[in-house]
Amino acid sequence: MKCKTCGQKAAVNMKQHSLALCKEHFLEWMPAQTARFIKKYWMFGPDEKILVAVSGGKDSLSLWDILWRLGYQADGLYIGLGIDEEIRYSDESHRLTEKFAQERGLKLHVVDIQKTYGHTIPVLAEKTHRGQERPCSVCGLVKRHEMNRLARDMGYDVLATGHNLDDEVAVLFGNTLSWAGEFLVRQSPVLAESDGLARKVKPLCRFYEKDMTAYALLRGIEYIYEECPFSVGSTSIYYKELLNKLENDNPGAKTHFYTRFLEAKKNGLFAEKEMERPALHPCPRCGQPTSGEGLCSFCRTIDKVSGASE
Ligand code: Q46
Ligand code: ZN
Ligand code: ZN
Repeated sequence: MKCKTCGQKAAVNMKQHSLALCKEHFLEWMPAQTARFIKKYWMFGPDEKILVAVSGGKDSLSLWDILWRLGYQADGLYIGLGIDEEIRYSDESHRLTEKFAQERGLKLHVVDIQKTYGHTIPVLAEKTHRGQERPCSVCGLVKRHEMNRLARDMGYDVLATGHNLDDEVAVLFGNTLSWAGEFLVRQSPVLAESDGLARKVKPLCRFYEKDMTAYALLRGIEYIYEECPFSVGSTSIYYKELLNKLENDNPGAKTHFYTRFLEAKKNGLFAEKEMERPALHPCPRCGQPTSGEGLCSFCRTIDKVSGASE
């Protein structure tokens, strides 16, 4: 297989685009494509301040690397979850994130959930009885709350996450299977800012996971290879496997599923659903928007743990 640009030996073969590239041209192509998607989906402009949520994994570190190479003002945010039981997942991902930032002279903000709220994520989940199988629902709630709080408090214009196309199609597939309209309507490369909520963007949403791995390896980015131990056996991993089988037989199937969904949405597929959005109110304690009366679910979770609402 030869590079389409220079004819040298190809390092990466992207069947979905009928495109093979050598290392040098692949490493040029990725930021160029990212810049194209940032413009296409109106994610942010050249003068906006970006906060990149980094987990120490290949996607978020590669995203930060790409934004840095493109010349954006992008700082990092690492959230220490305290998941260090079976493997030192949080410790190791924190170490690699710090190393990445130092090597490039980038600014990294670190929040430790245990130091801030008194407990690690697994303990918060256990205490609130929300983590019978895995602590993911509490973890997601806390991460969303902290990312939004810090982006707003520190004056960032936009919060960027490293979701790739495989992540997006797995979510889309799950929501389509159950026709979860309220979730489908919100799935997008960009979620505009609204009262109390930072703008959220996913600049890697059009890249396959395997190409993100190739990017991280070819750039020499040291990232945590292990997945979070609680992701083992999750539905999203099962959906990713199913979608990869489909992709194997039909190169481009994952891209089509996602881009046609975005087109259908743009053409008004969920127009009615968009009108039904519940009114949001600021939480009386933390000020973040919530659909119910009273405290938001993050503040209620923290109260439950501290015994305030027992
Ligand atoms: S939600 Fe669940 Fe992830 Fe949190 S506990 Fe691990 S797998 S890190 S994306
Ligand atoms: Zn080449
Ligand atoms: Zn609150």
